[in-house]
Amino acid sequence: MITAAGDRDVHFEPVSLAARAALVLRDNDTGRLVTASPRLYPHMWSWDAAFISIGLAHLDVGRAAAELDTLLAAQWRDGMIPHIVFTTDTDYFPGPDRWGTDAAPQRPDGVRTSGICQPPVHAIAVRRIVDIARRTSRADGELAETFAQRAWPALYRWHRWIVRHRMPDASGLLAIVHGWESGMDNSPRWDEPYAAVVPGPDLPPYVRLDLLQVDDPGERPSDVEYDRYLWLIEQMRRAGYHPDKVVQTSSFLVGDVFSTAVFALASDTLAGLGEELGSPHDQIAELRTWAEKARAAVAMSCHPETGMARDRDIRRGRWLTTQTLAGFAPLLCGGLPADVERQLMSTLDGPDWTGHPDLLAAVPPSVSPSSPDFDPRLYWRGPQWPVITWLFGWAFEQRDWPRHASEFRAQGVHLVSEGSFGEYYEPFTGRPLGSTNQSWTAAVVLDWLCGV
Ligand code: 2M8
Repeated sequence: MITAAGDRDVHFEPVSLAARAALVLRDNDTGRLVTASPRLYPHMWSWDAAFISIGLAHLDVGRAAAELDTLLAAQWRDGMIPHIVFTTDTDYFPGPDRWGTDAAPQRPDGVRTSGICQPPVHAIAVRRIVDIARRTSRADGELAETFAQRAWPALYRWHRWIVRHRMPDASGLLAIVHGWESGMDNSPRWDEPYAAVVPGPDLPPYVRLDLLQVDDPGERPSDVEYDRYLWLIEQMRRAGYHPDKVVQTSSFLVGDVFSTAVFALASDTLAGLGEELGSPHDQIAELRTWAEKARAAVAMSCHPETGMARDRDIRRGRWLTTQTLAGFAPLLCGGLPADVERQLMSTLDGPDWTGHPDLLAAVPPSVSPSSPDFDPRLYWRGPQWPVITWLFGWAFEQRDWPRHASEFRAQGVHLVSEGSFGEYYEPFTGRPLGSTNQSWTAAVVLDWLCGV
């Protein structure tokens, strides 16, 4: 087991850092799946699994494919990929009983899952696995292509589920019914819509387990926030997890601009893979259309003065203006006029973001240090997340911005070089926070170090 360093005086060179990252993935591997982290998150998370599989591809392509096979085996019959696939570990709350998804008719047999989803990054992972494998050997390339053939129809159905059930209003944004669906749980992006979530007096009691696993409870969401998180689950249970009923009844319904950009990028990526694999033409054409519409929705959301993309509180018909890294969503998927896009990129490079003079590493914090909402230690309210840096870096490569991609890679490696694979990092000191030995951090570090 890798012990946490957490000490900025310690610095691992690339080869030993990569070896440590590989050990984290091995230690967190239950055989069937790699848990998101050893103690705080002892299950499989949907978007974590995608990033983890990219790291695994550098070690064993078959194991990388098996990771996504495990996730896809938990896909609901209607196409939704659930946000958690549970192991038998009981140290995480809310577990499967609290979710109550066993009663949902669309859930798959033989596996227990949560009842919501996460950003659709999976096609990006399959693309990356194929690219890594082709470079490794002909045999690995063929293995990855066979896997991609098998995964493609499931991913197409996943994207179709999003279009059918999660694009409910004229904004065209991908709507989420819980902040957890964004993956950025307590981001200030959701403060306003969460303020309108009023837990009922019949919210069943519960005990949080996450606070036992971190050094400082101040790195995790508050109890008031957890009450709201649990209340939304209660509402979904009562709607029987019927996707349209959930969208009609949830007191939280927000167009998530970051997930929409990921959806556009991933739909194009899946279409491109489909062209290589000989997938059905009509489905590839649908994916291209969905990508185009999602890109347009992201572009339409941009604030006329700052140029930053905005989420939309669909329940209240209001744009949400907070300075978080989701504002840079158009850089992931394109769709802006060239001059506006250049302006957005220079905002990202500028002193409110990666060019902030006090940052240890020039990668985007989750919230601008100049924003009143910024908290350097609190989860999605300020810390830097290596996995998000990876995602932007990968997108920048696709968009043919190699300088930005390689800067993000170098700075990302600098951030994590103390070797404890933090879940997130304090931007000024580079102190790892939340969990250590976090699998997706180890995975993206492996890709940064072995992937070029
Ligand atoms: C965090 O979310 C979970 C709930 O889904 C939690 O706090 O219990 C988020 O950072 C999320 O994006 C991530 O997928 C998950 C596991 O790493 O942890």
